[in-house]
Amino acid sequence: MPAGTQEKPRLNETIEVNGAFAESNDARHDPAELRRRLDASGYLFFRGLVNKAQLLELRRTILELCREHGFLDPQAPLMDGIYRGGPFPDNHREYMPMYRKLQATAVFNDFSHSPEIMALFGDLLGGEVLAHPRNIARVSWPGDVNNTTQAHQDFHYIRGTPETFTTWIPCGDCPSELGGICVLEGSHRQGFIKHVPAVGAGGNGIATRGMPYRWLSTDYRAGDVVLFHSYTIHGALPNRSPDRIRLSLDYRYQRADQEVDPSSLVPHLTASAKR
Ligand SMILES: O=C(O)CCC(=O)C(=O)O
Repeated sequence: MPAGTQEKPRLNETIEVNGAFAESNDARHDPAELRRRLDASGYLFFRGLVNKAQLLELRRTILELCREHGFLDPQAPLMDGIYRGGPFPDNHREYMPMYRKLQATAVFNDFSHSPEIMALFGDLLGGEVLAHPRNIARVSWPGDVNNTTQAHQDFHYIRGTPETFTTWIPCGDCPSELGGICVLEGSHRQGFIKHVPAVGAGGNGIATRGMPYRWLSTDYRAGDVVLFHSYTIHGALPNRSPDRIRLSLDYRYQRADQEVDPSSLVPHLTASAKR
């Protein structure tokens, strides 16, 4: 930062979880009931929805790239994702070169079209489903607590139809020590809220203290999926592990016949799709 300039304050709140997600596996083949729950709570959570073997293959691909770019302890088992690196963020000049390689892999892009997810959205949306190609993978570094994703609504970034839904998928087991996503139950009912500058992914957020909703989360296992409306406020818990990185995936879906913003149709973190 040039001398004499002051960094603007950025939102940096820690989420206090108040409860656990309700599981919706029991209603998977009852679209009307799923829609009712989604409308009431702003989210749906499923245990073991996606193919675990394919998910772990994707985890392996990401971790191999992390190892190639110097982020992993080469002595530790690859699939444990044990971090080796210096302070943040200087150590991460290798991040974008690594991420560009990941974005070019079939395994990362194909996973957004997993048959279980496409079928679920077919049932929920009742029309042809558009899977946004702006696929997102996130690496959350152990101890990097001051870059934890703040509470926000994905509509701030996605635009187009508000009837767009994000799936957040932990790419491996994700106990609460590793953080993971939390959802503010029922918060989609407030509509879109103005965002302010914030730390963490995306760089924008919403102060949620005092809002009359519960923060929900869980100890995620590989294969679990949480999905939520583009107005649903959500954020992450910090990765408090001493040495393990957290990997997660964000894929987004809407009806193909509804408005889509062009920035949702280009790869993540390119000039016209920053997030
Ligand atoms: O995984 C994270 O840290 C947050 C992901 C998220 O909230 C998002 O992509 O909208």
